[in-house]
Amino acid sequence: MATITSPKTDSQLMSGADILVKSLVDHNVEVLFAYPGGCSMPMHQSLTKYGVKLRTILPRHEQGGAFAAQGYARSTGRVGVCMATSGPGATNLVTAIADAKLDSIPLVAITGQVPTTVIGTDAFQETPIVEVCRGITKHHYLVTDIKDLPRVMKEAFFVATTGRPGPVLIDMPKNVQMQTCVPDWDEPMQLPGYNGKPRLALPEQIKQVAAAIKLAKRPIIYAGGGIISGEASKELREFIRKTGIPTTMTVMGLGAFPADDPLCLDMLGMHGSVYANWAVRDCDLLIALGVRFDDRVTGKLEAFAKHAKIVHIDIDPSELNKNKEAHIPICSDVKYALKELNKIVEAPTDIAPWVRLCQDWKKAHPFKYDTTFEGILQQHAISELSRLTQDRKTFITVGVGQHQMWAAQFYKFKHPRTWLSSSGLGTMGFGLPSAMGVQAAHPDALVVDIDGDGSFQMNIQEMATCYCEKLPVKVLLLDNQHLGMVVQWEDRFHDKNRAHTYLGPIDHPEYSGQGCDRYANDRYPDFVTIAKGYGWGAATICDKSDLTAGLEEMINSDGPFLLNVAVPYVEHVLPMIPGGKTVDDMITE
Ligand SMILES: Cc1ncc(C[n+]2csc(CCOP(=O)(O)OP(=O)(O)O)c2C)c(N)n1
Ligand SMILES: [Mg+2]
Repeated sequence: MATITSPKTDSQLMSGADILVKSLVDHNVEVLFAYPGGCSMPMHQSLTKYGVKLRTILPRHEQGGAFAAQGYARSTGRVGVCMATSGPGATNLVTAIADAKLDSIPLVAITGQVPTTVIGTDAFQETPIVEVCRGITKHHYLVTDIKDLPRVMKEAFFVATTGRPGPVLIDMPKNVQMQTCVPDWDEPMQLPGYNGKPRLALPEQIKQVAAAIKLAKRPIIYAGGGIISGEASKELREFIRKTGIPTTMTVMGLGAFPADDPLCLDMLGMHGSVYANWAVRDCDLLIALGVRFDDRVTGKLEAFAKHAKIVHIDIDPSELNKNKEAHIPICSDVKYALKELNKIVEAPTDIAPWVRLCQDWKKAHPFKYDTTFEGILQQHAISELSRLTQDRKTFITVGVGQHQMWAAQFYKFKHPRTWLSSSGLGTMGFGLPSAMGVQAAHPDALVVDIDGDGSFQMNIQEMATCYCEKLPVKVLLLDNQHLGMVVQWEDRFHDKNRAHTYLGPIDHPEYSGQGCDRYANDRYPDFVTIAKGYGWGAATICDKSDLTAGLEEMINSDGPFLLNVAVPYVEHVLPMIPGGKTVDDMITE
């Protein structure tokens, strides 16, 4: 690999492209995912000069690159970086940028742009990407003066990582990449109105929360993604140990508190556990930590935690009282608030009967599936993967759909940042590329994408990246031949009318809902042949008796491996609280 050939000293003239790439190196970026084109070529040329320090991975689609950057960011807590050319390259990043915004993921997305001299003329491959992304970035730049670049890079990393993390876009016109100047690396940041310093809970507020806890008879902790991004899992665990309060997590929060702890009530919300949702229904104190009262959690807002006093701690003031009014709203870094609380908090006086009630509910209404089913059920495959991988460093990514919710229900997460799910945006196609990014960040870990056949095909081309870049990702493909989650809604709310939810040829009976069996008769496409074409190891299993051996073969394979599991399409994710409804409308059968 080439070593750094330029610049040698800071007083040298540097091109815009070199300044940008050197800034990445100076911000300790180890890997970026970049797909070249006319308007980003100068930056790619610069990247080759820094090959030793900064690995550039070529995805096979810019969306794959941006989700891989997210996988890197979500699993490490550091900034993920992706790059694309102007026009179609840039617009291919849009979904992943929106995704990062909704899940508060620190991402720096760099796009090439047409030269400043032709911006606004509908030049070849021109899109106003800053305008397109205005509402889905935390901040964005169109760099028109090379002298601004060192400052812009500094600001981008600062904004992406401080406060509530999020995506920052830097649009780089080609002529700015090619211009030269002597960069002023010390140019101070200019971010009026944003100092990046997290607000901190006041001592009075901490006392108020401790007092509310002391008085509570039926308290519940509702913990979310803020615990993960705020690196507050340790403090949360101490808080729970000190107070003995049962705890439920959002999809984004899984891993914040270990699933095998007796006080863990698992996930709440639309497909959350019966016991978590009942506990929120009946609690008298809801301690909401790093959450945003998302509609998939609350259902009908007025009915959510309606008997409870609500404490809401979040770093983003705009989340407080946004969806649900809190009695004690606290704008604070959640790690700090928990640390301060842990200094003074005492266990509530008499919550033993409440804790027992929650635990009895948990025993009586666990997540369940038909263990006598003759084939392999999705839930069974995930439980078995969970069992086989509990003692090794494992990361799980998912697509979006039934398989995602079953993974959230049946995989037992113990550590933060080991579960990666496109949660707020719910983007199909997230699983494979994000796994790729995780593997790039953690070469020795086992990284498994639990995917659906629909979602997997949205970024299937990244199999090539995994193979060519030596990223031995595993895919557990729960192949039900359908857009299962939509099928479930058709079954429940549309009289089983199939409306474009079968993934096989249109002359198959399943296309119109006439399939007679629990399984689709034919299987399409042939995922094993596809995988082999990409250089992957692959196998299909249908029989229950082959499940454990199949999973072991996947886990133990040295290279990337796809395990295609034939599963039925008539299985429903339960429990389910239909959108906008209340816990009393929960469907359990
Ligand atoms: C990009 C995108 N398009 C459409 C949807 C709507 N949608 C949500 S789940 C789902 C079905 C997913 O099917 P699959 O990946 O096979 O998972 P399954 O539900 O079958 O487990 C669809 C179409 C989405 N979430 N994302
Ligand atoms: Mg499917």
